[in-house]
Amino acid sequence: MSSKVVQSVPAAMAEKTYEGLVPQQLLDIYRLMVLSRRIDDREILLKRQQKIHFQVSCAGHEALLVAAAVNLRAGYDWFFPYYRDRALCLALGVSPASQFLQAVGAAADPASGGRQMPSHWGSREHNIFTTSSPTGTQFLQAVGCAEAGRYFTHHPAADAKAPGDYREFKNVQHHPDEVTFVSTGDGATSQGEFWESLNTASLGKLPVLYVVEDNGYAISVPVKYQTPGGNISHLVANFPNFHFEECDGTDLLESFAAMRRAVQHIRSGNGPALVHGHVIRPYSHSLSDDDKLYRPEIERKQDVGRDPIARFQKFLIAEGILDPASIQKLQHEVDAEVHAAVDAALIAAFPRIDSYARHVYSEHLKPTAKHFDSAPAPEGGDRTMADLINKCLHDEMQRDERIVLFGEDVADCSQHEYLEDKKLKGKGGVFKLTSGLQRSFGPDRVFNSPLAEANIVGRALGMAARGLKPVVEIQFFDYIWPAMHQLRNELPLIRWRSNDTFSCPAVIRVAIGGYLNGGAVYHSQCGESIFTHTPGMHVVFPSNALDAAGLLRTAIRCDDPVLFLEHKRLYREPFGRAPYPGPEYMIPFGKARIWKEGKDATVVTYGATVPRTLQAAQRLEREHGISVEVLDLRTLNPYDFEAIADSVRKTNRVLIVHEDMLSWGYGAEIAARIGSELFDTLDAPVQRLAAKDVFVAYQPQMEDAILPQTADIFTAIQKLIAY
Ligand SMILES: Cc1ncc(C[n+]2csc(CCOP(=O)(O)OP(=O)(O)O)c2C)c(N)n1
Ligand SMILES: [Mg+2]
Repeated sequence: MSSKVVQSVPAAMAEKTYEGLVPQQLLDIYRLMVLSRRIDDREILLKRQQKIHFQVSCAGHEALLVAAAVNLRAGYDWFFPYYRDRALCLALGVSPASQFLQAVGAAADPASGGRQMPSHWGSREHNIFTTSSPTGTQFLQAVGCAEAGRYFTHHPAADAKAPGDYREFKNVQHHPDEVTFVSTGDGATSQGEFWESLNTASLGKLPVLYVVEDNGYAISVPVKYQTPGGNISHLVANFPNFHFEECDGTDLLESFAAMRRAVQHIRSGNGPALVHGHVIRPYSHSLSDDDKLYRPEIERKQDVGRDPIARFQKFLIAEGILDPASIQKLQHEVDAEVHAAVDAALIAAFPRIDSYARHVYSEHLKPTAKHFDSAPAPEGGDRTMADLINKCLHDEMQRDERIVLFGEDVADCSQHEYLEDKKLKGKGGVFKLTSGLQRSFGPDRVFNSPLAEANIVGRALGMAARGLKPVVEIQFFDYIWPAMHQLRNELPLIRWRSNDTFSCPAVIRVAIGGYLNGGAVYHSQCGESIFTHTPGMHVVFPSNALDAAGLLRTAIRCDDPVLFLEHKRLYREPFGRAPYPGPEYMIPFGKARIWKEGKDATVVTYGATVPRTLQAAQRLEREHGISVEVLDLRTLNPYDFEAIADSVRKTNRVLIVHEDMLSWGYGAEIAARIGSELFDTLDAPVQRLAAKDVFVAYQPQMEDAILPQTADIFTAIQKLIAY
């Protein structure tokens, strides 16, 4: 808690305690609550004067939040706050000055450098993780953060820095009795991720403190229309290992006592806790909302009587701790502090406009660098892509104790004792890619997640924020969508939105693609362009065993999130097998592979259409003497435009082939760029060949018609040459 003391208590009073708090502490708390409200009031004024551009208040939530903060430790515990949590952040030490810097969008805003709205918290110093606007994404991240703390406690050697990979840039701190705080409104408890997180926190007895700030409304929707029975405490009550508290969150001492019991439960290692505080929302949802439109006057008037600051002030006066003169003095001091903070913010420099381009990816460790280029040291006979991915995971886990691996069915056996008894062989993934890893590295490094994809990605994000390297698996690309919120709005954005304060370089391995004959709609999808359209995440799509091994190692060692797409059909294909390349083999991102040189036409492709293109090209050469250059992009973000340009300048004709659907697909971007930058070199329009604009059908002949086949590629090249 901020130690600023402005009032002093009469000596006679100093002895008495209230829930263990001495009068001086109560005064400090009161001051923080008043300060928080004053900042809100001042921001509202600034918004009306158009000096700031958004305002959301903490008003009515102050008592509950300061009560939480005084039971926790800034820079020791971890915090995943909600946008209402000004009073919490103030009490943890986030200065009013920094809050106004964010409100004006100043370069010196320590939370985001002018990139995020006010009340979107973030402070490395205080362990306050970067906050976003989506309601509900914070829960699973907090769970992952708590798991990481526990992991480091159990693996004390894992926190060491190591030069040359992402660990060089991660200062790991952890404490055996640390708590991860996560807060929410009543409305956001309706999000599925809230419940997914309760499952995992409960199952793992994780040290997470949930605080539900129940102000009775989610914008205009009353809680009884949102939560069955209108009370979240009743619904969560049966989760095992939890400690539950329900309190009047406008009553400081009641809230403080509830928080203290909850934190005690967690620090003693008994599991998570949830504190449900009933608060009020006197200032509407935000400045863009007017609650008179949907709340009757009588209800709003009732809230006025429950104002936490007025209540606490009345209590302190009754106890003789405050008197009208000291209240006035305190308010003047608070006003002066706010004034000075506003004055400084209003003259603060804005970010350089072109700085928007910074910190999308790591600027210290680029996976495109020479550092990630090493020669293979081949050993033994040819191995499949599945073998070499498994081997790469094994080698990297051996090398780096921070790597944890989880996903659906990835463990050898959830009941580890059966493995130890050697009674069972183990599962190790539905495609067996992670086979044997739990046996080698134990159940706290390789484990099954619940059947919930957001759970996998959200937790991975929270772990990566703490310096772990989660390498997680999404069983089928077709089922990646429940994790979409984390994959679009969170994981790739962490570094940028926090202005390089936080980063989450997790690796998401995904089994993708069709050509399975029977895979049908929900086991055959591609869709990579949806992710290449999201800045902040690298997308890799290898076509063969050697590339998969080299690129996966780069993905694991680099300091950015990577979506690693593994084509199911290529896992055990005779095409592209290779000997084990050794434990240091790496391929930099953004370097295409030329499978076949040629002079008449270029085909740009990747993934499972690589072997099909090669077959077509070889036949064209054999039967028609046409010389086709085949380029395999290997990584889709970044991608090697230089290699494309070099080839197109030589052949003057280009076809882009991919398995994913044609319209708005990955090839559209490449084609557009070739058209715009290489127009003068072209002897024919840029051509694209891809799947039809439908999902993949079950019946094999229909599947064949939908996906691009070797014969289609053959014909498309012939046409291109004939133009
Ligand atoms: C995923 C998502 N959906 C919708 C919104 C828009 N939105 C912002 S706040 C809010 C209501 C939140 O209510 P509650 O959780 O009760 O928090 P409160 O604002 O009342 O403190 C909504 C719908 C959002 N930010 N994120
Ligand atoms: Mg609410």
